[in-house]
Amino acid sequence: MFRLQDKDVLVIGLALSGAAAARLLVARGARVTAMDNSDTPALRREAEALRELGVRVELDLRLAPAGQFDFAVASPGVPLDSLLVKDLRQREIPVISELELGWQQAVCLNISITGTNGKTTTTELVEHMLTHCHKRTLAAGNIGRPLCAIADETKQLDYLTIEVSSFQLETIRYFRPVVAVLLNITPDHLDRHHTMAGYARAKARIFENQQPFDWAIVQTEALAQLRTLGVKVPSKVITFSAQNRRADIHLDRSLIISRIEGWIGPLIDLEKTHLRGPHNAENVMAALAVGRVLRLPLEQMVEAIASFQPGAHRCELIAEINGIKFVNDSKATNLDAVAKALQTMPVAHPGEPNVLLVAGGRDKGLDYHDLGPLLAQRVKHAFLLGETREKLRASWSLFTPCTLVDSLLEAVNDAARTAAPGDVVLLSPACSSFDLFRDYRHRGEVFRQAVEQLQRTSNGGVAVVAPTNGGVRKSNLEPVSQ
Ligand code: UMA
Repeated sequence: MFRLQDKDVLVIGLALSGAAAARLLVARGARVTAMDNSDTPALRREAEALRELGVRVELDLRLAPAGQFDFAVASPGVPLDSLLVKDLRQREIPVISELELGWQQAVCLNISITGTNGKTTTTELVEHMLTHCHKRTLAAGNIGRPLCAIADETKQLDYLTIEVSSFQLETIRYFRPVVAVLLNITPDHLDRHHTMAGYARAKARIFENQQPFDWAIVQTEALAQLRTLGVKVPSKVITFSAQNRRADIHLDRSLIISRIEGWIGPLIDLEKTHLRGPHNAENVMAALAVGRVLRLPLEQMVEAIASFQPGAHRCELIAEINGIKFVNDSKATNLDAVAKALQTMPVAHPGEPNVLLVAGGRDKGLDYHDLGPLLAQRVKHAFLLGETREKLRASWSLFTPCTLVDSLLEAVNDAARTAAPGDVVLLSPACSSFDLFRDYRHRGEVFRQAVEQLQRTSNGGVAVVAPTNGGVRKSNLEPVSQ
């Protein structure tokens, strides 16, 4: 265990991660200064609570306070090219991520899952599978529960199941998963990492401290990307792919098949699960491979996967009103995720676009033209909101009619007016939510409320409403057969 007693530590950012880091540091006897570059009522409340614990708190501060710190803990949202971090590095103050600090203070093994898309689903799936197989685990990390907040609980656990983002990996030092999963790498967060190579290298750090006896579970295509960059994976590798039959675990129609020695043959039929689409097949492959290396019985893993219900905000059917489906995919914050959603939406008449797409938000530096051909094929009309709306219109209007809107409510109402029976109104934003909403969950809830309002005002609509608590959902959309 890394000792924190009497260390002078600076915590940067005071939302979920920073607040948890500050509390853990205080509990371990460190002298803590915490800072945030904003000043909001919520931050002031947090600042008050932390001051009562003896933390020195500074709000609305751009540069670190003077004085020497043993190290600084950065929240994931703090970019490394900020003046603040550059200044700390010039002052030779090491900067680590909240993930690194939480990991250093945790006392159980961890399974860590990263990738552009599917990390939350796979983390939930692995947590569900481990629990079903009587292993004690908790899902933490980017999923919304900072590691620092649960470091003390790790005494009671067999494994931590951690969702890990590229932001958190950028400032790890010794962080080491015994099982590291890389699901895929497609363009995302280029506003922060600038290049795909930079983004992929940040993701690859999940393997950096692994030992030869640890495990890396990697999508075949992602592994090829890492090899092109000269990244070496030091641990034992299991590959999986929905597209490549030479992977150790691959897809044959709806069957997931293993070629791993001692585990050869079909593992599970996806038709017997609530998960649809090749992207979900890969999430299941990764979870099965995790179970394999942890020696979980296949029969119990299959039971667990079959009973797993994917969470809210991922192609979640909210309601069907007068033959129009309303689908919340607020978690789709990059183009690959939107493409997967469009490919999964039901087709009304082959060859005719039937999706009313609601998109837009904060730009992540992506090239939105890339979605063009699929838009032309699937999208009848796009309703664009948020900071990126003009940029999206410039990229997409060649492929589908585009309308700019001022709010999500307006987008839902306009889309509903434009839709015909058999159409789908799909919120799949391709952008982050931070321009107009607290986070993607908040955006999804606002969409749900807009649909519910529409439902109340529509006469004689046949409604199938999913629960509003963001929990288990009633229905998943079936994939398009292509
Ligand atoms: N801040 C500064 N200086 C800066 C930047 C931000 O002081 O230069 C302050 C902000 O004013 C704010 C705080 O830092 O008060 C925000 O910190 P944060 O953005 O790291 O937010 P947290 O609440 O700590 O949430 C973070 C993750 N957020 C990001 O990575 C942007 C959450 O992932 C994660 O659930 C949480 O830690 C717990 O681990 C969200 C996310 O969007 C869901 N992740 C991205 C993704 O999944 O694509 C990576």
